[in-house]
This record gives sequence, structure tokens and C-alpha cells, in this order.
Amino acid sequence: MSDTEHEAALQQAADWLRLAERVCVLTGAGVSAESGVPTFRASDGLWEGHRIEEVATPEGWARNPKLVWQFYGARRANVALVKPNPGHFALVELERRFGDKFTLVTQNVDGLHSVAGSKNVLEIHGSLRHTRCTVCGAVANRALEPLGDAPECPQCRGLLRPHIVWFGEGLDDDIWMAAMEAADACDVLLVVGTSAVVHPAASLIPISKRRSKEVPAKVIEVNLTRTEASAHADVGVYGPSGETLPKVLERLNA
Ligand code: BV8
Ligand code: ZN
Repeated sequence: MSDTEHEAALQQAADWLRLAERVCVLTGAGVSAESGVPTFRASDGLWEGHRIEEVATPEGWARNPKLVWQFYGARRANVALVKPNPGHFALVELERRFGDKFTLVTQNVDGLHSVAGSKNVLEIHGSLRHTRCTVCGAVANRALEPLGDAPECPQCRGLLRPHIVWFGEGLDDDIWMAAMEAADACDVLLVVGTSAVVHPAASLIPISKRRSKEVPAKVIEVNLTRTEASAHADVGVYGPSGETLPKVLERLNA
């Protein structure tokens, strides 16, 4: 993409956001990449030395819960050391502009949007900071403290699991319903740092286009490369989101 095309894409994204009444954002691992959190696809199926099926599926958990906790313990320790990047902060500023007409749907479990100051965040794949008891179901925010490889529920001493949506598991109904409503109602959908491969998250993109109302949303893709989402995108802003999102906000505020 030439500099002229890149500048035009930044300006187009800012112009559509200026005209928007309701904005929805869908983020994936790419928005946290510049903070030092590894993405998924870059690891071509191997993720921190583990096969995803071994550690991010109910079968993997049933087979070896200690291994799963070692994997999530390592990710909790990694995330404890990282900070939000300018891309996260640009989305905080965008929310300040749109107030309660802004929804941030994230596939990420690193919590960095909330750490940066985003308020209306839907963590559709769960959270590294939370545990869920496999016996009494209690969900607790355990921050990023070390939990070992077989943590027990303080209430009932049952085995805790990560409060994460694994492959093959359904999403929380209320959270997913809210995400679909936000995608359906928005005038602009900003898709940031996702390969748009994982479902049902990726279906938010066509949902924003389908929109039961008269005008489909404008979809702005912010990524390093074209992805599965590109076919639905009305404009692509290509470059690291820690650089491109602040540039869009600069033009929006100009
Ligand atoms: C469900 C928690 C049914 C885990 C996650 C075929 C076979 C088997 C299964 C399926 C299949 N087809 C569909 C499925 C279903 C499956 C699925 O979609 N699989 C995919 C892989 C094909 N989906 C599910 O299993 C879902 N559940 O369907 O259940 C059901 C229904 C009802 C009732 C019961 C059961 C559950 C999906 C949730 C899985 N859990 N996360 C954990 O984190 O430990 S998903 C996981 O992938 C992460 O959440 C991650 O966010 C997400 C998606 O990945 P991305 O975020 O997009 O990251 P990725 O690395 O792929 O891309 C990064 C992008 O960033 C790239 O485009 C890159 O270019 C860009 N980038 C990099 N750096 C930057 C950047 N962009 C900008 N700036 C940068 N600096
Ligand atoms: Zn319990």
C-alpha cells in the first residue's frame, strides 16, 4: 500500500467514525502483539510449545488438568509483566468520544483493554484473571497471582479451571447476545488485530453488514495484512495497530 493510499485509508476511517452514532469494535490477539503478548496464528498451531488441542479444549483439560494449568499459569505470568500499548489507549479515547454508544468486543483474555481504561468491554472468550470452580461454579477474579497447577475453590475445595472459553465450548449466552446486538446496531465496526478465523466471534462482521435496519455498517479493518475479514471491509488500514489507531484518532479529533 502506498503512502497516499495509507493516508487516504486513515482519513476515510476517521471520516466514517465522525459520522457514526454507534460504534462497535472487535479485537483479537493482534491488538496486544505490540505489548508483547504472543498471537495465535503466528504460532501455527503450536502455542508456547503446546498444541492448542492439548491445552485449550475440554478434552485436553480432562486428559491432563495439571498441564493445562501450567500453560495458563505461564500466560498469566506473561500478562502480569506486560502493559497496554497505544492501540489500547486509542480505543479508550474512542470510547470517551462515543460514551454509552460504544461497545468493545474482545476475543482476548489478557484483560489489557480494561487495564488501559476501556469500560464497556465484552470478553467473549473469558479472562486469564478469572477462575471457575468445576464443582460449585463460583467465578472469581484472582488477578494474576500464581495459582499452581491444581488450585482449589476457597468455597468448596473443588478443582478450579481457567474461566476461559475453550475450543468446542459455547460462549456465555448473555455476553454473546450483547455482542451480537452491538454489532447489529452499530454504524461502524472497527475490526482490529484478528485473523477472523475463529467462530462465532468472526460472525459479528457479517452481522454488522446484515444489520436489520436500512444501512449496513461501515467495516474498518485494522491489521498488518488482509484476513478473512477483508472481504467484508469497506476500508483496510494496514500497519501495527499501536501506530495506526492513534493516527485514526488524530484525524478524527482534527
Ligand atoms: C464453539 C480462549 C460450539 C483460549 C479462544 C472446525 C473444526 C473444529 C472446530 C471448528 C471448526 N470450525 C469452526 C469451529 C469452531 C471453533 C473455531 O472457530 N475454530 C477455528 C480455529 C476454526 N470455535 C469454537 O470452538 C468456539 N465454540 O464453536 O462451540 C458450541 C456451541 C454451543 C454450545 C456448545 C458448543 C469457541 C471459540 C473460542 C476458543 N477460545 N480463546 C485461550 O485464549 O486460551 S479463541 C482464540 O483465538 C483467542 O481468543 C484468539 O483471540 C482467537 C482468535 O484469534 P485472533 O485473536 O484472531 O488471533 P490470531 O493470532 O489468529 O490473529 C492475530 C491477527 O492480528 C492476525 O491477523 C495478525 O495479522 C494481526 N496482527 C498481529 N500483530 C498485529 C496485528 N494487527 C495489528 N497490529 C499488530 N501489531
Ligand atoms: Zn467451588
